[in-house]
Amino acid sequence: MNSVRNSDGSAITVRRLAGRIGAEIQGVTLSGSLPGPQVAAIRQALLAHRVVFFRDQAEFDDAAQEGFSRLLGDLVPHPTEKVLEGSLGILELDAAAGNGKADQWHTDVTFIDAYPRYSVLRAVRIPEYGGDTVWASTVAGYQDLSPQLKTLVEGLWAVHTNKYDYAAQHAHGTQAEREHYEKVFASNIYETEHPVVRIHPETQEKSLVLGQFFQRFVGQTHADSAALFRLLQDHVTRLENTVRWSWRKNDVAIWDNQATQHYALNDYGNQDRTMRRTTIGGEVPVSVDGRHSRMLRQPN
Ligand SMILES: O=C(O)CCC(=O)C(=O)O
Ligand SMILES: [Fe+2]
Repeated sequence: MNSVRNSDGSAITVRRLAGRIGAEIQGVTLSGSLPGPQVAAIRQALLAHRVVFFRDQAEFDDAAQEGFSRLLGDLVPHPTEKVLEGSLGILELDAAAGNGKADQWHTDVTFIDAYPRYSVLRAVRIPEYGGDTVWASTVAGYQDLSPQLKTLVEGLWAVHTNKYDYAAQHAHGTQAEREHYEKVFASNIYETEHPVVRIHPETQEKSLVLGQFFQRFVGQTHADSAALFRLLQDHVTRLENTVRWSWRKNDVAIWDNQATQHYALNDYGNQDRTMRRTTIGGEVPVSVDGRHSRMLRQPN
């Protein structure tokens, strides 16, 4: 990584931010025409660190974000949310509009089978205080399990859906947030069965597939599902497996959505906070015994 240089000879550096996840990349100006070696270096850093951060990307506008995202793969829109007007695939997350507060641990869009490989998030408006985002490594979450628990989860499958009990998850949700959830986010219902342990398509690492859209473990009662979910989810989000980013305007984060969960802290009251996200198409998860996730329900 350190051997990659820009055309002017300046170096690209990767600085780790925490023990098990997260790095800041310096010396890169992100754009739709970023040269191949730089893109490859970013991919490499994503495999090693799972989430990478870039400061001061003032030139990174909507077109640049879309162009850059396409260098990483296919730009895929969100299944139910509308793209930002005039854009090809940008999702605007705006706290004031009722769709910006992702204050539950989740992996993006796990209610479909081939959920995104990468998400690219850029800070457009940031509150004066609060509004950090935390990422957790789902690989570390798996690795921390005892051998007996690993054996148990490797044989388990779970149903994920975008239709969940909104009020149960968001005790302090506003009217606008609830309406957005009902009328947009859950306007079409998806259900997918995923292995609880997936094999990473590039690194072959095992990771836990859980998060906010988890509904139940296949073949388990609701009560057993809830207790086991809590146990496993707590392993994923253990503080040692996380990295926390304090945003400044024009920061960009990219994460490997196949190996992480994230949580946007809702601690900034009604200050403005606007982010813009693109997602890049992923692969259908594969279980330890070689079976693929499958959609159980999707709109016609
Ligand atoms: O607002 C944030 O920091 C994260 C929002 C989120 O969950 C996402 O962009 O996927
Ligand atoms: Fe998210």
